[in-house]
Amino acid sequence: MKFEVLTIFPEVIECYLKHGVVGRALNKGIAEVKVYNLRDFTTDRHRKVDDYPYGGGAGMVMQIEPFYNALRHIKSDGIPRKVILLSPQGRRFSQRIAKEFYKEEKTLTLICGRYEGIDERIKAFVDEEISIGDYVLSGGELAALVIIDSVVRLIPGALGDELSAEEDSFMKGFLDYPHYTRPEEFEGMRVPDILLSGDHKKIALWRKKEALRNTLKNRPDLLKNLSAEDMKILKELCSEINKKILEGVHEPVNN
Ligand code: 4FV
Repeated sequence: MKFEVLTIFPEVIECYLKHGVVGRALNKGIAEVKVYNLRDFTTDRHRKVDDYPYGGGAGMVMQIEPFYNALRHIKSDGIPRKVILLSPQGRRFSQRIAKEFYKEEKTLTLICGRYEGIDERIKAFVDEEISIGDYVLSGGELAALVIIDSVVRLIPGALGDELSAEEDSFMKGFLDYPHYTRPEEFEGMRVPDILLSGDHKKIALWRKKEALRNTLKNRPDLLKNLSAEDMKILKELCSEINKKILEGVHEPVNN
């Protein structure tokens, strides 16, 4: 899987690519990230990439030419790619879209804005606009890294054992179950006995139940098209919670 990043801060991207899962995947050669410094595609001796906004107003706007020159250079190899502009106006990114990008196996060319944004005419050269969330960042670099990280995790061999990508939150459509490791007891808080039982069938059932409990509590909106087995577990969970509520030992689920 190949990624290309257009940015005026290449070091911000390169720094992150040296570490963790993404760093290992790049070393293994199962993913590749090419970072382009936009200033290398300017034509003036000050390597200017921004200018005052037409119509006035605060801040600066990024000029179209450096992006146009960079994309023309990059696209000259004729490889099929998807050009993505990171911006708050884009389609809201999610695990489903990460899977979509992975399955498409197209090179992802990620355009990172800075300042107030990029001249609107950039959209004539963009296939898709993506937002990582309803907040305003100082640049698109963090959003580009979010996409690279979440897509690289889906590449077979990127994560230690195969299973874990499938195990990730949202991969199954709901939140993750609680994780514990040594020590067995900390500040009076004990690891649930079931996890020390060695009974993997019971442990799997407990994990599914706790994942549904977390989802019911924090993201009930995700509890749709559940399997019959999951629905059965969720029903048991709800009756348990209601029973506790009626006994006054459980605060109502605030949904
Ligand atoms: C953003 C987001 C984001 C807007 C102006 C960069 C900033 C500045 N990108 N999801 N939210 N971008 O806030 O993707 O140029």
